[in-house]
Amino acid sequence: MEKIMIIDDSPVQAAHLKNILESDYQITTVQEPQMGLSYAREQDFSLILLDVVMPGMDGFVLLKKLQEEVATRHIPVILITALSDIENEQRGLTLGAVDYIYKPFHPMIVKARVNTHIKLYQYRKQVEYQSMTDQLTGIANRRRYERVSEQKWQEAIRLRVPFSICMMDIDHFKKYNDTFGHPAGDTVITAVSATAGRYLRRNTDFLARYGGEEFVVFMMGDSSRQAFEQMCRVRRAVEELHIPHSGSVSEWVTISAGGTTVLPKRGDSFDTFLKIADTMLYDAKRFGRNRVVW
Ligand code: GH3
Ligand code: MG
Ligand code: MG
Ligand code: MG
Repeated sequence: MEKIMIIDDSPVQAAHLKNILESDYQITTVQEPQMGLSYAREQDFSLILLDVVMPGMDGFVLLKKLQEEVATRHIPVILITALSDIENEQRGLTLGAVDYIYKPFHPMIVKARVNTHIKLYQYRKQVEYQSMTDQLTGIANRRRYERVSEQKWQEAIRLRVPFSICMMDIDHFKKYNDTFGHPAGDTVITAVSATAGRYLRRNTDFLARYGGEEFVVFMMGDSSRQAFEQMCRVRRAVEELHIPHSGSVSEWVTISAGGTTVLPKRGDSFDTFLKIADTMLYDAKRFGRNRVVW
């Protein structure tokens, strides 16, 4: 059920709105604007119904704060207010409200508009998710990788923790396609992706399909040795899938991986770091494939 927050200093108004919507949505009502702001940051709301005239912080100021913060700017806001004049309506819409409803309102109209904005929000989320996900494997795609790499890099700098990056590439994959066909090759890409995913830890690691049959992994907080060993486990697990590939270096499908670990400082370049991983991957290939070089 989608979550909606109602922010209104009047308990009667808030209860009235809640009454209209609670059969279809999970409703949180808040009377304190400041508390509404912290809830918006922490919880996963699909819509906020915001009163304008409130003591302390008015709805326009709160809307502006919501729009300014990365954590909350994606949440659609409908202003519901007794300020039923063009100037205020224009101000609210210009600040970024998706809709503006006058009090007293008609329950059916509120419900219809809420339903529409919830649908638009769901659609937007779905499109965003799809644009960040690789269709074949279901893992993060290149676009998501680019966004996450920047975030993780900055996070590692801020928290002063080691950051590891590893590039992985399937060995002699052209030959695999030539022998077994492209659809069978796709199945291998999916299997390698799923295997790597199983061996990586949900909270500290990140896996993306970098392109073709290449993957990229980030690990936060691990020492160089730990990150290297983590990838050695992935390499072994892929070989132990025992997917036949006699044209490769072992009789099974294998991967080569190249990685590096740094303690990044402000001003360090992520691209330089990525290039090192690329060089390590190149070495892994050059030294005979089916190995991890760090
Ligand atoms: P190497 O061991 O040096 O990596 O040899 P390789 O043949 O794997 O060389 P390379 O990594 O350059 O080859 C990538 C090949 O992967 C080219 C292409 O045929 C195949 N490939 C790339 N993307 C896909 C895909 O989405 N599906 C399938 N089936 N094959 C793909
Ligand atoms: Mg009020
Ligand atoms: Mg390859
Ligand atoms: Mg490749």
